[in-house]
Amino acid sequence: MATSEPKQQPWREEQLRKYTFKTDQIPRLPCSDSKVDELISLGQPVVITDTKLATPALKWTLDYLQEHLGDGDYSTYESDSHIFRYFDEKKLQSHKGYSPPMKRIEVKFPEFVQRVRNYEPGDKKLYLQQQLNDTVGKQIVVDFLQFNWPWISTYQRKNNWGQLTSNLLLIGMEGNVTPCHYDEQENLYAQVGGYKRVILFPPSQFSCLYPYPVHHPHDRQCQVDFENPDYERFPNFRNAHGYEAVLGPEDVLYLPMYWFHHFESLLDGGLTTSITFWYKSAPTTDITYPLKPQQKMAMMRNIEKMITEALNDPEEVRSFGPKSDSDSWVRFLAVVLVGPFMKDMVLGRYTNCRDPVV
Ligand SMILES: O=C(O)CCC(=O)C(=O)O
Repeated sequence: MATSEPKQQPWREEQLRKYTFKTDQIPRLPCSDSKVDELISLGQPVVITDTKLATPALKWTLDYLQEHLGDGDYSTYESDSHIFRYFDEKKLQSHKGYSPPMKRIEVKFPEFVQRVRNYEPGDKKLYLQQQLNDTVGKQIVVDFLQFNWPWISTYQRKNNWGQLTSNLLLIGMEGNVTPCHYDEQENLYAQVGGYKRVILFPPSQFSCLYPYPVHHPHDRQCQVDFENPDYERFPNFRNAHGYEAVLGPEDVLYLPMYWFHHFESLLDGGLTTSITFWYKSAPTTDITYPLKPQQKMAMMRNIEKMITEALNDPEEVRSFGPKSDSDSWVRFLAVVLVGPFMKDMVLGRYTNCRDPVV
């Protein structure tokens, strides 16, 4: 009887960075499998194969893109290290004295190509992250129109997602890392060139991952350095448990809203190219209890935003947080945000509540 050879994995374990936490595998299923529908409707991640979502982009090599992208400016991040931690430029203004660890520059595509091709150790690393827009040339528009829109629109409809908000084109150098963070939109993430590892954590792991305060420029980003975790500051990180997969060309990851995610272009694996398909989430209709962890995350964001806005001075808020205290955020809440109002409401009343003895 003929036995089929097991398919050889096109990457090596040594190409993955090493971390301290445990992970399980994200399910990997062909798009014809009905379990895909089920997982997406439950808001669970899945790697979907055979979708042909972005097949026309498989030919988007640097040479092809250079010929066809047009002469628009391309948002590119420069970093001294392999870490590309996103920051919100608007929040930098109220965070004087903080300089982000990477810099956004606008470059023409040929300049990006030239710098990537001539990269030498010690040079700044680059990560192009540009929304596909109407400055792209005609051939890129033709490719884009041939994406598998019928397939993706079916999922948009079935799950009642809102509009497609953007498609980000990401071209990263080998070893680049986008550290752990969460987004507020649904994402179908198409890998088109090279191999990328993704590590996900569900919203229920919020307390293990310590995202920055909402007013901080690194809002939505985890504070824990995965490569060198500080367990004194972040003791619950010991309980972090992720899900992971390596994405190759033609794979599509369903990355549910509010799931924490970390991406890394494999070490020694060449350039990677990916395209995001971000959708607004479904409108909330009926609220059912208990609330889901992602609903609690949304509530926490709103409360934090409300209080920060009411205080009207993020500097004042920040200055209350001791610099390296393990429970600085709790103290910060207790001292500033919780304040007399919340203390009167909670302390003693909820912390020491017992039924009267009859
Ligand atoms: O691919 C990456 O490096 C980052 C992608 C990401 O964070 C996202 O799609 O939300």
